[in-house]
Amino acid sequence: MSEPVDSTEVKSPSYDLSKFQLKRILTNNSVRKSISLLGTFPDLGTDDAIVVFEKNAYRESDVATASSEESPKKPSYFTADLKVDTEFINNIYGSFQVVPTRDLCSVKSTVIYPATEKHIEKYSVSQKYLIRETPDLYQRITLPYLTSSQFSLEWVYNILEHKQETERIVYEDKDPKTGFILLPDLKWDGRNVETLYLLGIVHKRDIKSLRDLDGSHLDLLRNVRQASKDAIAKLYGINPNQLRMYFHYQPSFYHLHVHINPVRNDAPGIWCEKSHMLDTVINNLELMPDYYQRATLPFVLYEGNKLLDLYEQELPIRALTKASDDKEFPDTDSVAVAPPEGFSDEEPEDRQCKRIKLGSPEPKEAESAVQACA
Ligand code: M7G
Repeated sequence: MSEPVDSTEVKSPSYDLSKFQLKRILTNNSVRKSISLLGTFPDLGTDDAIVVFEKNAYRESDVATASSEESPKKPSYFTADLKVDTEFINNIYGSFQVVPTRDLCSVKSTVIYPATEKHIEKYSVSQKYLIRETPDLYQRITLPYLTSSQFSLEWVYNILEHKQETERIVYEDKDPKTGFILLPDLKWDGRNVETLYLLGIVHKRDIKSLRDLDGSHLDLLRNVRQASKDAIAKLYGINPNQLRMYFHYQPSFYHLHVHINPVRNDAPGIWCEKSHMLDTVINNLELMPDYYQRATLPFVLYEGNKLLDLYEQELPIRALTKASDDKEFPDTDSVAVAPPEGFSDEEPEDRQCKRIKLGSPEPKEAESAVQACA
């Protein structure tokens, strides 16, 4: 079992959100209905602050209707409080702007204060590039960079040491080797189980990311998988087979944690270029205990990230050079030797389907065929 923890509450900065002064908009995502803002809290000083607003997803109770004259028990759109502005009604079609009761107008807000340059970069819109990181590139470029420049893990240790977010803990296994804490992610509004987003943060402090995992961590990973499923089924009534559990590579925070959300909800950050399913990771380690020390792992870097400049010094990442990948990203130490990008005359047979389909006269058809056999 783990050492007894010092449960002294740590002090958090205090600010008045309504006094925020905008400097500029970092991102405005109309699909996610979120906006990230850079600014300051002038009464506190000149340090930068980031404020993120995100409209909440609908809960089924928000649209409940009462069968009788009575109002529904929980706040709902369909009450006398609903303010309706009619834009137009044309034949069978109606268009309105409605303002529901105040309880349904809340917006999830996240504040990072004081925000560092790295936070500003993370929340800004920019070009993205894929890096194929061989173990050698990891040792020579990524590892020294992340050791010298990474986000503070203070918030993680505050959770593990029961100094912050203690009342939000959903489940804890205190074993120092295989234990972890399960709790809501900062991104979850905590209200809507449809958009449930939990984090499983391991107690072990020497696993930075997926890259460090090996066969000796299998008990830990299996425990996180099973105990999280059990706890979530018990508390939220979600079928374990409806959960997506995955790691990010690269993560923002280099202390191993698993992201957990329902498969039916497209949570932020589930893209294939960033996520590695816990099931796959466990299976890879079962098949090959040093898989993640030998694998080439792709990951995304954003324009403005210093690591991108470090890679660029060695490889032409931003340049639009054709078929340079093989020379620049040697795959010799990867587990599965990836086929070269682009097409050459010496393609192996299994790539022929792309060439045949690309030769077809309909561009639309060709596109879908490439996707189908890619
Ligand atoms: P990541 O894969 O390291 O980074 O995940 P990214 O997904 O942000 O690129 C870290 C996860 O921790 C993210 O899903 C964050 O939303 C979450 N997170 C970050 N902070 C600072 C906190 C926090 O203070 N409390 C909690 N509960 N979650 C956090």
